[in-house]
Amino acid sequence: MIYEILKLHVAEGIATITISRPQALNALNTRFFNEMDGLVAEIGPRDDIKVVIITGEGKAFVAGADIAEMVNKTQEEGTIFSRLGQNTFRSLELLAKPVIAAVNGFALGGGCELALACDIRIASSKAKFGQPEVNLGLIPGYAATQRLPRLIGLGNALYLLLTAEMIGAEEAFRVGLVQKVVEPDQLMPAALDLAKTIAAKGPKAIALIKSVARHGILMDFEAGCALESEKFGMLFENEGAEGMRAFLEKRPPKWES
Ligand code: CO8
Repeated sequence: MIYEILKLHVAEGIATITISRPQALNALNTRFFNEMDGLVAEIGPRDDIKVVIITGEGKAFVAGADIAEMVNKTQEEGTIFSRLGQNTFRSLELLAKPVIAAVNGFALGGGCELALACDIRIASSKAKFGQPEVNLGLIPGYAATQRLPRLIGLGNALYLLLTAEMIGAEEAFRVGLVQKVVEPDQLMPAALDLAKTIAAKGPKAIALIKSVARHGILMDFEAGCALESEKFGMLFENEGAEGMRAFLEKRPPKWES
C-alpha cells in the first residue's frame, strides 16, 4: 500500500506513526482509515516493533472526522463511515503492542476518539481536547460514548460530550484523560522515553497485560480474574521463568522477541 497520510518511522524497537495532513488539521477521512488498517496489519507481526507512538504533524493531533467528506453522506453511508472508524480503532486497541498517543495539539471529535483508543496518552501543554460533535448536530461515531465514560467516569464524560467544551491539557490530566503533560518541545522525547521503558520489559507479559486489561474491562470481575490467572500461568514456562531466574541470579533478563 502507498501511504500518503501516515508516515511510519521505526527505530530501536519503537514505531512512530505521524498523521500528516496538516492542511486539514489531520482530519480523518476514508484514506486515513485504510492506511491505518494497513499499518496495524503490518506492525502486528513485526518482532522488531515493541511499542507504537501516534502523533500529528502541525498544530493538530487530529481535529476530528473530515467534515467535508461527511457532509453529503446519507444515513446509511454515515453508519458505514462510523463502523469503518470504529473497526480501525478497535484493531488498534487490540494490537498486541502498547500504543502511546503523543498529543501535540487539537484532539477533537474523532481525534479525541483516536487518542482514547490508544493505551496511554501523553500531551503537550498546548494540546486541546474535546468532543464537539453536538456543535454540528452529531454524536460521536468512533466510540467516545463508550470509551470516554469507561476512562474518566460517566459524569466527566457526559460533561465533555454534552457541552462540547474544549479543555486544555492540564484539565485533561486532572480528569484522567491524559496520563502526563509536558512542554511542547519535550513531547516526543518524553513519548520515546516512555516507549523505551515499556519496550525493555518482557514482550509477552506486556502483550498479555494489554489484552487481559482490554478484555477484562468488558467482563464481570470473576471472569476477568479467571482470564488473568490463565494468562499468568502461560508465562511460567517461558518469559516469566527467565525473568524470575534472572532476578535470583542477580542478572538482567534475556527476553525472547
Ligand atoms: N474536517 C475537515 N476539515 C477540517 C476539520 C475537520 N474536522 N477541522 C479543520 N479543518 C480544516 C478547516 O476547514 C481549514 O481548511 P481551509 O484552510 O481549507 O479552510 C483547515 O482545516 C484549518 O482549520 P481552521 O482554519 O478552522 O483552523 P483554526 O486554527 O482557526 O481552528 C479548530 C482550529 C478550532 C480545530 C477548527 O478547525 C475546528 O473547529 N475544527 C472542527 C472541529 C470539529 O468540529 N471536529 C469534530 C468533527 S465531527 C467528528 O469528529 C465526529 C467523529 C465521528 C464521526 C463518525 C462518522 C460518521
